[in-house]
Amino acid sequence: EDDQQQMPSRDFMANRIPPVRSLKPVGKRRSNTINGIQVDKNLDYFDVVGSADLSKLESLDRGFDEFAADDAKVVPGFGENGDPVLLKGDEAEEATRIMAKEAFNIVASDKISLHRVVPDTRDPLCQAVKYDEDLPNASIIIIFTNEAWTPLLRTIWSVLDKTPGHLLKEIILVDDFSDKPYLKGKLDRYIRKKLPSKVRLKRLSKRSGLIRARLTGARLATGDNLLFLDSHCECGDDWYQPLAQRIKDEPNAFVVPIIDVIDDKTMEYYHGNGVYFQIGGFSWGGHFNWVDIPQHEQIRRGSTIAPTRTPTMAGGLFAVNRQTFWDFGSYDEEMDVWGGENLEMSFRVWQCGGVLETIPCSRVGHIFRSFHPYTFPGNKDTHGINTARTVEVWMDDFKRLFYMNRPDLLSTDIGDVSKRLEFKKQRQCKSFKWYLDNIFPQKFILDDPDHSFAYGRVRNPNNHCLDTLQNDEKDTYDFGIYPCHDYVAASQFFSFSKKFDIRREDNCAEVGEIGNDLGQLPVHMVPCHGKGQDQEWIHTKQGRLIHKLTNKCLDIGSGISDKLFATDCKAMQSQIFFYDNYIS
Ligand code: LR7
Ligand code: MN
Repeated sequence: EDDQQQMPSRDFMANRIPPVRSLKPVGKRRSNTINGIQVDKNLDYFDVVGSADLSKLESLDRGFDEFAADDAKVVPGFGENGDPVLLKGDEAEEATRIMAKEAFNIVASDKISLHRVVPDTRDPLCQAVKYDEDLPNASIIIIFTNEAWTPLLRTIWSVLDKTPGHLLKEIILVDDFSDKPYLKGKLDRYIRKKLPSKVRLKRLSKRSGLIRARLTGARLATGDNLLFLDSHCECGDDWYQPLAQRIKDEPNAFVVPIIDVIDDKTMEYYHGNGVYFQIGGFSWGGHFNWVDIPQHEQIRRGSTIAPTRTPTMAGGLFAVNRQTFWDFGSYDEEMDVWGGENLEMSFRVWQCGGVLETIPCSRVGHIFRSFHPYTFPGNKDTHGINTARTVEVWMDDFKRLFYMNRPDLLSTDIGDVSKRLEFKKQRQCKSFKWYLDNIFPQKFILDDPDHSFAYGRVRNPNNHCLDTLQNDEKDTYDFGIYPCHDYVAASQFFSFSKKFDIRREDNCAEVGEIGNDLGQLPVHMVPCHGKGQDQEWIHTKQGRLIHKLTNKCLDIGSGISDKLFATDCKAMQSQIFFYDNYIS
């Protein structure tokens, strides 16, 4: 892992470089307070100050460049314009091995220039937009724990390369207690020798999790705006100006770029037509997801490149005026490691009078990984616990829909949320009902009289219930039947919607076209399209569920297997279903 260890000569040199902490700090001590929070503006607070006197170091290392070996790995042209890097033979095998540990293809990343050109993925209309000369500047906060070397450096360089110098106040790196050797001395030396003095590094003395790491960065920041990035990003052309312009025009705005996808296997930077993008939603199970821009918002925003309201944000990439960040309650400091803080901040911003928007002319790529290449101390489900903290503070009675998905969390210790509730009260933040009605009216509420005629378990007289059969998180799946639970569980919770769908949160029952010899047609759960047609059902007083287009009845057959199908309607118990609750 640490190539210092493979090269004795480099080790020899490294030992002769004075330890970082013994260098004299520069800058004067100066601190102030924002909302009772100590904000340390003092440069000597940082563990590494890029502007430190290098002459001492250089005379010691006599021209030896410990970074030359990294430079030599780069293959000119690889990955340029965002093209995929395709490896063959031994290298491909090595890459697969490394991916299983690091969650992305570091062999490919190492072959790509730290300054590669990525495609301009913006809406073509963006090119003509003019921004103010005097935009607010930014402190860019990049947090990381055990990040891979080239993705981290490429993130830093792409900020330096793509942000106008006068708008970049500083880059604050926060190392959340990494233990990879290359992130210690080698990174210190890279910052001193290769990066401009506005890049600074703060090391945390214990593993703090991404929420507290970001708070540390925010406390050290001195720029007009705070801008947070994950440690594996690449910025697009003119990415900062549209964010800064919007914050200048609307000081209570929390703004996010469109997040482009960088492939974890090939480092390909994907691009679409520039115009289509999605905004943030959430599932009642407490997960962030992507949703289409509803028609009312397309009309309100007026243009495809205007700020677009988003109910939630993904979490990792956003900008906000520094004072606004603190005024709006920064973060829940008691959230650990990873997960949940993104929905918490989203609900809070909207409910407390701010706006959360996607700014279409700002684009940043992010490497999406399929697992976390770092530890979760104590093996806690931090996403679940952090989300339970979120729903306790922000969701009012709607938290029932979360706990229906996560009954386990009702008996889990989630700590004390009284400080957050106190903040909510003091700021007189609005209710979750207000948020749903005004910011996310298209969000389906399974047990709401405006959305459903009936809800709950869908029970057949022989005590079998419709059941997702553990496919809850999937988009499209075959569902079926299972003995009814005697408690409320998300897997057996369905609505009969006002659009006549047999519906779960975002999935609706649809009848397949190709049946068997007995004329039985399969029934699938697929994303709801809300247009009736093949998803429309008739629910009779006698308990039938008749698929309108085919005129076939939902049937559990013998009830012995978990299969469910639609077939010719007959007077049979296997075709009788009642919901637990009928609203109207
Ligand atoms: O303990 C930790 N300490 C850290 O410093 C855990 C993580 N981190 C760092 C980590 O090195 C990385 O830079 O925090 C950053 C985010 O961690 P990731 O990259 O593992 O998270 P993610 O990209 O899988 O998850 C998304 O949701 C998270 C919820 O807690 C965070 O908000 C992430 O920032 C967020 N990422 C994005 O929004 C990018 C777009 C992804 C989407 C959708
Ligand atoms: Mn990430």
